[in-house]
Amino acid sequence: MFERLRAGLAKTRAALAGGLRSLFARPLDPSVLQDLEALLLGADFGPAVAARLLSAIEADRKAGLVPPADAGAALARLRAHVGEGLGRGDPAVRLAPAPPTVVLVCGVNGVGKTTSIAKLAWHLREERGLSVLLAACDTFRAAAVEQLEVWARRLRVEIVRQPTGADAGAVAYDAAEAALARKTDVLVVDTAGRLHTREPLMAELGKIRRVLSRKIPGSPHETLLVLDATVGQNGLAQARVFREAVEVTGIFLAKLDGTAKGGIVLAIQDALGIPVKFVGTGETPEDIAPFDRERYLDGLFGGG
Ligand SMILES: Nc1nc2c(ncn2[C@@H]2O[C@H](COP(=O)(O)OP(=O)(O)O)[C@@H](O)[C@H]2O)c(=O)[nH]1
Ligand SMILES: [Mg+2]
Repeated sequence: MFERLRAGLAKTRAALAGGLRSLFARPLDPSVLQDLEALLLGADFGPAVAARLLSAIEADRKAGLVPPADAGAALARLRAHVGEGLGRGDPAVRLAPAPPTVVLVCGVNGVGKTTSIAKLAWHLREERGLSVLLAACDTFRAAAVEQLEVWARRLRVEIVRQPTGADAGAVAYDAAEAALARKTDVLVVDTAGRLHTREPLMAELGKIRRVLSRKIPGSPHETLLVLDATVGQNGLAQARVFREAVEVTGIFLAKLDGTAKGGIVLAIQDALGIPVKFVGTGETPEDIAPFDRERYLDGLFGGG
């Protein structure tokens, strides 16, 4: 399953690895550092991380750790510095001491939220052997309930739903009750796609959270924010807004396969301290990879 992570980084690797190798074949002078910065920004590490990586490499050069025009050494140092910036946390969904575990999923419309929920359901069942129940709490957007239902049928997982327009809190209540009654391992809760400009929707997210925690103490055990990797740094702004409404415990980074912006993983970790737990690497339920530090580094720089 980690192989999918490497595959999802193919575009980033194509843009980054070759460029770095020819760059580091030159002696490390200011022009090389400038080009390095451009490459890092192109891969969406963001200005803050790029600046830090640049000074780390410059310090390595001064310390004699990167001999002139030794591309291999320079690349290895850069890889180590990127690795240092990543958390060492376990990407696996944190399970409750006793079922059901509740995973709340939020994110702006169009980022890939519903598809990512289908992937999570597939992963939890097929790769972790857990029973899954879906809660269709996106009662706001037309056809959102139906879209989730189509996935539920295809994946043969159960779903609790009410018609579009129903109170999302009521659906959450029903779903929590059903998960308790059926002794489901994991309840995955879809929510309406929100924009920071829509105050009431952010309030509703808080309400869903309260309903869940009252019904199942300690829940939600995970709150995953889905971000679209193709929008790069703009995802950081979305994450900041959601973090104010709910305690985000992890990022599901969708559409990594469609972009060369794989550096965003480190940018998110650096700016927000929120780990990327899963990445989406395509449009089918199997296209999900738990985040793994070494595979990520292999995926960026080649090797592995
Ligand atoms: N290539 C690719 N496409 C994705 C991925 N995740 C979602 N999509 C596509 O993004 C579009 C929007 O997804 P959807 O789940 O409906 O987004 P939502 O509005 O946030 O629920 C759909 O066409 C999905 O197939 C991914 O990891 N890779
Ligand atoms: Mg959706």
